[in-house]
Amino acid sequence: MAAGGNGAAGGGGTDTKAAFAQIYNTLKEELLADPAFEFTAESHQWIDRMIDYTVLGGKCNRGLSVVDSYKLLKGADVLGEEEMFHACTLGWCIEWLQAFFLVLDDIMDGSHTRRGQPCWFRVPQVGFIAVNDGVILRNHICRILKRHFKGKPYYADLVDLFNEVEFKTASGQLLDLITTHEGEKDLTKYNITVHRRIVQYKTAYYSFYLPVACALLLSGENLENYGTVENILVEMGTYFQVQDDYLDCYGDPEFIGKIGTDIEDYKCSWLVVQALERADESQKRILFENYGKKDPACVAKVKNLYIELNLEAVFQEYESESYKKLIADIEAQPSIAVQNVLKSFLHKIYKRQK
Ligand code: GPP
Ligand code: MG
Ligand code: MG
Repeated sequence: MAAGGNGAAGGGGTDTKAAFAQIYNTLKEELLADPAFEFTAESHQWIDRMIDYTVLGGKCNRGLSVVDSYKLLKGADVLGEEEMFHACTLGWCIEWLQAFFLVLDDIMDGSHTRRGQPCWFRVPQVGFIAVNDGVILRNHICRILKRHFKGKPYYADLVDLFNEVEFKTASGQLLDLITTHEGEKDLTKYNITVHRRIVQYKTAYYSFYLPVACALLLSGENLENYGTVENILVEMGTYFQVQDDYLDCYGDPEFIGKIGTDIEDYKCSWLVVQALERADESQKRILFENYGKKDPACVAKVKNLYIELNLEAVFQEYESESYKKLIADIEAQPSIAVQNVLKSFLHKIYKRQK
């Protein structure tokens, strides 16, 4: 994956999922009756279809994590109706943010499918209108926050949180894009520092930190007191993306639902970084000659080299070391409720196969 399009840590029992799905309808209806705009029949229909197409169809793991985390922070299995509505609404704001990112990312990456259907911009009659739809999706988040949270003591922090996370993600996207720039392909630029910087910004903040930060704000907490929690979640998001890079090459396409293209796309994947660290001169030559080429024979040569370098074992070692380090950091947290939130996240992704 590449991170973005796919599921991050998730959860949510059947009841939570049903309530969460129900609240989507309410939010959509409200947006389609927004008094700030006089909808024509055509624009109403366009937005209705566009939201269904771009926001739905994923696993909603990020959104559901707001509800799960909030429950754990409160130590409650069941939430009151209003609390549930607010937690689900923030969850949907993250799903809207994800839709906005993916609509634009698919244009930038020239992708063809997303969540098992053509990318929104590939739909006949959409094309570059998708750029404006991305802007509208992004504005929907502000409209939802204003309608349901204005007047809450944490409203300003909430708006600031979404802005900060969006900025970080767009900055990570920039790093991701300029690294694979045609004409500037240079494997000697790839190392673990470059990889970490890309995935931390592109994936970890919005997929891992944002759901928990939303739950903390709902609980009346001040995010300034949660710097180490942020660090742990960014670490977990980095580990999640390393798994993703691994699955891009070693996952079963039937099972993970997509065919990996990191080698062809010249991605700064964790695997190529590990290969570069371990390769001798002749193996490096194989990488330099074959990485980033569409030709399946070139891709096969890179994959053979990964086998020769035993990268599967390198990954397994990384996975268990990351887990141990994360558990130790989590257990150093003073609050048991916060420990539970973080452990629940970690256990949802540890040794995941998709
Ligand atoms: C997806 O990464 C990218 C994002 C979620 C961030 C996009 C940010 C913007 C400001 C548009 P990817 O391209 O590696 O993932 P996928 O394989 O799912 O397309
Ligand atoms: Mg992409
Ligand atoms: Mg991308």
